[in-house]
Amino acid sequence: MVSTLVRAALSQPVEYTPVWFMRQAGRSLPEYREIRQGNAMLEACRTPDLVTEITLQPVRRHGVDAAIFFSDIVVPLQAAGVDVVIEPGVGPVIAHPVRTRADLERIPDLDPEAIADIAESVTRLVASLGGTPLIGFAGAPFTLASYLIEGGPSKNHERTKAMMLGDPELFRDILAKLAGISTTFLEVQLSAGASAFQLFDSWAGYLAPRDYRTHVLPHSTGIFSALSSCDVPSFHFGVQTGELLSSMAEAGSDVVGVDYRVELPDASRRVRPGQALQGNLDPAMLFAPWEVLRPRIETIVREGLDHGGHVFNLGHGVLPATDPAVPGLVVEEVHRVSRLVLAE
Ligand code: 1CP
Repeated sequence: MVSTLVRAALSQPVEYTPVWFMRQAGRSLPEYREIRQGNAMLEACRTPDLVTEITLQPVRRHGVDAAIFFSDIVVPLQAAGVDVVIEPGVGPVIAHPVRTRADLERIPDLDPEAIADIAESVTRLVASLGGTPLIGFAGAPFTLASYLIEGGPSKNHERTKAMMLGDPELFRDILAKLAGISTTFLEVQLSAGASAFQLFDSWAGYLAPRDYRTHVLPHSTGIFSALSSCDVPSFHFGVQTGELLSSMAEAGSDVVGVDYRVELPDASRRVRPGQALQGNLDPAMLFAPWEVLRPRIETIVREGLDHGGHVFNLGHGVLPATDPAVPGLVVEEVHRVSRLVLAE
């Protein structure tokens, strides 16, 4: 039986709206904070016992319709030989930022054998999850390039944009290298049994639409077309991408992720016919009183079903201070309301 998530992603009929949450694994869960004690983030990502347990935690607790593989967008960079750490409270920090062609030439391609542990974790998870699908993921070339070029998290992405406009050939070759690395990372997850994948272009929303189209879109499109033969649904998500949605939709994913700054009926007009939507409850709404939150959930469920294919999610990741009891209530409500609407 094909899972509800996969059917919704392919805009096929469903009995209820499936739901999962970006960053459903992680700091909002006490059991995550406990198991991570004494384990550095990237080490945890490379340890199958930890990856499988952490991936399963939100499935058990919230009853979501999909697991998201516990890893990070910089894991394949580290596996390819980039000196990167994830600093607590900061994010990925790159020891030698990539600013010249010589810097780029020092980055090897990703050898699938270097991530045998990732295949192992996915295989174990698929066995434990039973019918619940596992979503694999990778960082999109632009978002990864921003970390590599800036050297770490960045507010304005100015060095990245300066290179994009000042040395477009070098920028293009960096994105092409990163597209290859992300494609290999995804291929390994899909060969090991992941049921879907999401490409995270978290920082694409910082770009002017014409720059996105010229310098970024071709590389993300290349990833979706390279993986189209894998025959699993694909998701494409970025933050603050209202003005980019139609361009991001052109990259060719089955589902377009929508952040909470755009209403779903507007997003619906910006994607291609037959493309499903994912989203888009404001993560901060999980802190609101239930009388306020409940009708918001219903609105999104109705708008999603009006569109056609819809996977319920937040408009970005679960915030660390979220009460861990609330996501499960949202899951129940999405299922309850969508069953009622579908029966109307
Ligand atoms: O010690 C910790 O707990 C560190 C926090 C953390 C976690 C839980 C980081 C550091 N990464 C992750 C896991 C992670 N990262 C997942 C799997 C968990 C899940 O979704 O349930 C995923 C999908 C990611 C992907 C990721 N990493 C993105 C794209 C998604 C997004 O939120 O936009 C990005 C931009 C990163 C980089 C990163 N890694 C970690 C942090 C704090 C950041 C962001 C730093 C910044 O603001 O630039």
